[in-house]
Amino acid sequence: MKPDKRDIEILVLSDIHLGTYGCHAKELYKYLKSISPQKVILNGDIIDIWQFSKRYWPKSHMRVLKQFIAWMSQGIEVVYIPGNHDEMMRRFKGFELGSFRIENKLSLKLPDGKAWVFHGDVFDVTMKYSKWLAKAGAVGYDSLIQINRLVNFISNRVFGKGNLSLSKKIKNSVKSAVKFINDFEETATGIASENGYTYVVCGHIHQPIIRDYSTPNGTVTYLNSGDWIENLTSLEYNGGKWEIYQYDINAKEEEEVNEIEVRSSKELFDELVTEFKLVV
Ligand SMILES: [Mn+2]
Repeated sequence: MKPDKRDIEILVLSDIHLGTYGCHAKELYKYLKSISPQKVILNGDIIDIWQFSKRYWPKSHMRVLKQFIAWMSQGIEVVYIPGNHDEMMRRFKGFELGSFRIENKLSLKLPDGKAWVFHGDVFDVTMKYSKWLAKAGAVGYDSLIQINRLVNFISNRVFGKGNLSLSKKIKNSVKSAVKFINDFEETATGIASENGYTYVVCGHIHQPIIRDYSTPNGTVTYLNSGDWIENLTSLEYNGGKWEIYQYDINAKEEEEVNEIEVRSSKELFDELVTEFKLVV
């Protein structure tokens, strides 16, 4: 590793939304080039496949993906946890290639307890029931995904309303936003606590935070890695401590021509496969 790069034991990134206009890929790339992580967790909504039909794919977005692939080629562990915007990746859970793998959720053993890492969209439709689900302790994460899918299926097919989304609710009003964020955090910590976790690490709601919750089973710390649309944040774990990294948005950027490549998802896929072949 180059000595000028900052060492990080575990890096958690989520909600990058590559392929959308809002994504700050250039800033993210600059950040990625400045660090040297031992383990990388991509916690959902990394490539926005929902938006992909809009065919917005600047070079800076490809550079971010290539950096992840470069890390894999160096043997750095990279775990991809799909979110709701890249949900089709969920069917590949269990996929492994060198130091890269795809999982729905991750359980990390840290010196002071276990950390449970998942994107968090399962709570969008299960939140109302989550308190007793958490209490019952009988319903696991995978069941929550099934419930979420069923409810979205009914919402789509029967009522034609599209997927239920927490983020839309959040944008509606500040008052309800606070309530939903609190509900989200309480739901996550409640279920984590029931399952013996010390940390619960989510993304999805684009609200970077580290907050301790008292539960009947002791303190559970809720962490959210934020996003690369508005907050430009990540979670870094080092020497037994979690911290939120915040990109300095006011840092002067050199003007750069933002070359946009119009390409189909097949072309993109082919290019990534080629990159992969170089790695393996
Ligand atoms: Mn999401």
